[in-house]
Amino acid sequence: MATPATAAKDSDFVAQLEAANLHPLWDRFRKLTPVKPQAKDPPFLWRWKDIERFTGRAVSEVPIDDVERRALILVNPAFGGETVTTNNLIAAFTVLDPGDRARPHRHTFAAIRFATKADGAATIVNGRRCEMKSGDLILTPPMCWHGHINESDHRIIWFDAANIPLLRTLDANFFEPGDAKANDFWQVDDGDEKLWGEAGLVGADIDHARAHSPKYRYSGEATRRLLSSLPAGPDGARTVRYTNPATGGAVMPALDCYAARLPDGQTTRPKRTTCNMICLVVSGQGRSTVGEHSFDWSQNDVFSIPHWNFASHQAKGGDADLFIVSDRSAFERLDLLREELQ
Ligand code: 1HN
Repeated sequence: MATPATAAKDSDFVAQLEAANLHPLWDRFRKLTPVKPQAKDPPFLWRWKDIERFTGRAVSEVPIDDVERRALILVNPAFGGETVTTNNLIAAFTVLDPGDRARPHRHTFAAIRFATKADGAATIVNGRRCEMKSGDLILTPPMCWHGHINESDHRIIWFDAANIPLLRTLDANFFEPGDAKANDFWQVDDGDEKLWGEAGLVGADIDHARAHSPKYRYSGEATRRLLSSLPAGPDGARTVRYTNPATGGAVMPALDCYAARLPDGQTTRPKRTTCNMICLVVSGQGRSTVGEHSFDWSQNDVFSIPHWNFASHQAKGGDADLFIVSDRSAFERLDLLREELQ
């Protein structure tokens, strides 16, 4: 019979294993397989008034022709200086002055824009001009060419989100610059976007991209109209999912978008999910409790709901609308999505 190993003997054995590039599972089992997810980041609120004061300086100090994109990224300090908003996702605000053009490029990460103050701007996606009216969502799916232009007489700001941190973890980033001087890139109309504008109607003989939504622009007006007509869901909010009209599923395989209308004065039932969410306050004001943190928010503030934190929301002084971007579809595809309502 072997005598039980003493702690000292065991640690000597572990040291020898480590020196031989072997690790024992027994002394690190809990670390490798925690009993539940534990987000690195506490929830965080970025107030619009703290961001807005930098937008003017970004425009005057950073010429658009010198940079790929003029975006101010929202960072949670819990990631130790990494450019991350919450696990797998980043959010930002982009500023364009009249005449500014953000040159064409494409990449494997998925991105979206949500028009906060962008009337008069347009994003060209794969040869289709997508106008950016208040509350519009524009998709720039993986490897679709896109560029942005401000043809208005005023400064434009929109909200961006992308799954760059996820693609960095997977080391799956590819990037291709377009031709900054190619005038024909910008001289397009809405093109094939017309094929996807009518809910429930799809061209029988139209071939379309399988991996992501063939529709790139989702109108804010239509979203607000649907939010007003919907009944409340089990959590008490009215929620719209932006979907791929060809499949009924998420707009992109690893970026999944929602709009929610929170009823005045009512607290939604706490919900938690294995996916990560970033919420932009589109209109109204209120308060959210995420895990052990609570914060008051108003228009254009942004807050994160890191995975597996219960979150509940309350609109105050009227209904409030949130735009929510998440990595939910990635978790769905990996069969890792778990959701609980309290
Ligand atoms: C990005 O790629 C774009 O492609 C815009 O238009 C804003 C903000 C952060 C990270 C990537 C774009 C972005 C971004």
